[in-house]
Amino acid sequence: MTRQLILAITLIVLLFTTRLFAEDGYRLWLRYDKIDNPALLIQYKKIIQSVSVKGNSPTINVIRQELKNGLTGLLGDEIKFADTETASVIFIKVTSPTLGAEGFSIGSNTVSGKTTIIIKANTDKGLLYGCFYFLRLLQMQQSLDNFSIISAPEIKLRLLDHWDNLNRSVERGYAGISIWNWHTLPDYIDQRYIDYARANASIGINGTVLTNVNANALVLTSMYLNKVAALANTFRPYGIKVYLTARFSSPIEIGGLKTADPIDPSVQQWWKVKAKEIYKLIPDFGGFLVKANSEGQPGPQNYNRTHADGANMLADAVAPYGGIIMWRAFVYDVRVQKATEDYGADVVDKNAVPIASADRFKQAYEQFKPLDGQFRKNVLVQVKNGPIDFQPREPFSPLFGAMQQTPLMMEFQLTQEYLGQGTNLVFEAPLFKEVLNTDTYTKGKGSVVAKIVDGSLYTHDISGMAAVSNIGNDRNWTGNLFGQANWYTLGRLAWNGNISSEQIADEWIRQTFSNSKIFVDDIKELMLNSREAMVNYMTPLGLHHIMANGHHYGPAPWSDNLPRADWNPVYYHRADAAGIGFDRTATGSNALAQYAPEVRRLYENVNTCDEKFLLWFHHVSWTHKMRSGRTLWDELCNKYNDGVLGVRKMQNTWNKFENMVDKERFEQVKMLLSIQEKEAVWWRNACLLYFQTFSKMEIPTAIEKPDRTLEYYKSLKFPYAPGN
Ligand code: BDP
Repeated sequence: MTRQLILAITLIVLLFTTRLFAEDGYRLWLRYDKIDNPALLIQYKKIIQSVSVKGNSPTINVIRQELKNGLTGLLGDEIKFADTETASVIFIKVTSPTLGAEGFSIGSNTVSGKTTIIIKANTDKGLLYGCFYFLRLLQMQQSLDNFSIISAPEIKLRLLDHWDNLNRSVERGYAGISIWNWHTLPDYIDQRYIDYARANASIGINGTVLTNVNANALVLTSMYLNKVAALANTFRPYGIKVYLTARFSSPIEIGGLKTADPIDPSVQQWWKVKAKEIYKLIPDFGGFLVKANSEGQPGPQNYNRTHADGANMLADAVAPYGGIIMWRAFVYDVRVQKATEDYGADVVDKNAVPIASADRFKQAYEQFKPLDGQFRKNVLVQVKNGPIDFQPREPFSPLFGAMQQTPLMMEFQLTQEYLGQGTNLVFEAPLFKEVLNTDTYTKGKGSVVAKIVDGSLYTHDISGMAAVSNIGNDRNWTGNLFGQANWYTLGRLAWNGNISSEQIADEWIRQTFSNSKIFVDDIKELMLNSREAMVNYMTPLGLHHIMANGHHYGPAPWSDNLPRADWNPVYYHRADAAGIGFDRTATGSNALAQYAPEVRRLYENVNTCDEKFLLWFHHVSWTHKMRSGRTLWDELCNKYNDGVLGVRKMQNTWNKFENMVDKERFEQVKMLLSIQEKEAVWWRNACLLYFQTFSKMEIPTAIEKPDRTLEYYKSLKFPYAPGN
């Protein structure tokens, strides 16, 4: 062989291997790379010699396939399947009251030096979850010696809500276009659909709402339903049901009726026939998610009916098939019509209500609380975690604990609409846990939000947790690689509310990157601090909703020109010469009255209110003395600056690991962190310069001075910011 030929072959081989092994994040946390600890690998190989999975359902076949890929990858040798008598890893179906329909047990037993691992469940689906648990143990390099675990989900419906449109744009999506290719469905089944299902099953997610809450009735036409059925068929073996959003006016738009009035028999009949058609195609169709009478979406109030009337009509249509309705509580007070220059006089229509009672904080509660007890058994009211809208930090929605006769489903947002969108690294588990762990005191001490959501406090048969998806067709699914950790969080928290943010981060890092202790420890700390850093550089001390209009990208606390007063930042921060913040105590909107007295007491006194929520509940003087001894103004400046410093710290931590992360992912994260740093500086400078026009106080000397003017920040425009 000539030297040139050898060189050419070497080059080709190199090219191929780098192509094949380049890490682009597509494999998520299911990477199954060979165990890099030689001693452990030997142990694992000794124990896991062959696997037995009996039966032959679609789900059982999925389990076999996953074990084949997973174990072969992790151990480096082709895994053998054997029968129950000889195998060392055995999956068996049992009848056990403790395991339920989705739970599993897994344990190992060593007899005369031979270890056997047994995974048991009542159902194929339980075995599937057990299979993923087992693979996770290996990926996390855990010991297989004598352990025994029983695991069953606390929440029944564990769902992703896609805000995906039929034209493949994604509302508030920052990771490319929709992964649903409606044009090529139903005949073309993209490998992504299968990998999406695997990823969800691996963390226990058992449902997906395919379409945007700002709904398009077309998805309910027979052409689209056939496409939906193809996705449902693909997901079924993975234990995942599909759901759709139902546009309330569908009977008019695609049914040719004159009305969508829920009391009208022809409308009721239309939905019944539609449900029948859907269930014929998709026998395990999950049901509908509905956004009604909110932000321009039609709903029962168009006909002077209540949300309960609307929800119940749909509930009756799907009930014969076991379907459910998730009816959203994200609504506004229709009486607030127009903004004027003064937020205090924003209600100009003839049904005007004073601003105090029109506080957007209170609107969902005011409309839904009176309906408690009026919903059918198969309706869940889906409530966002906070009273406003997925802000960096919100107190819990007062509906939790207030509607005791209705199952309330939690709605979180994975996609980072208000949390730095696609560029910011923000690990959301601490945010979700903060809400779930908060005590509502509605049934005495210990009435935490988690117990309301899982149905245990007010005993409901159905329970649910959903989160708005952050998934798109970007190669790494979530645009920002660390967005994957938020997807992972949803599944793990919906399965087990007690699991800590630390544990979630730990699991995700080990599976996604590395088991190296120093790496895991440092990156875990980075992740756990990321949310607080973001709160600080965007909305410290209880500020909220001060982002730009429309696309919501970047700061615009000065914004005051939107048609509804309660869409404008100035409505929320209320900065003036006297101070800043929204008085929601009895002297203000009295939104605090929607909470139990114990919660109210925690927040109602400006001197004892948790400072994290200070400006959520109080209009506070610029010179108010904070617990640190500083004035409010100085504290605000310091918090904003801490946020920036927090991001710089994240950068330093990440940069330490250049040699431990593959080049592609290392560079991606590094570049995004550098954008995040610029954005944090932008938030800090723009907000401080603007608020300074009211406080008239100096920015403390220890803090970096803004290098641009307020006019500059106000002049920034982003007409093509994504997700809008
Ligand atoms: C807001 C989003 C908007 C959504 C709405 C909702 O800006 O795009 O349609 O929530 O949840 O946060 O319905």
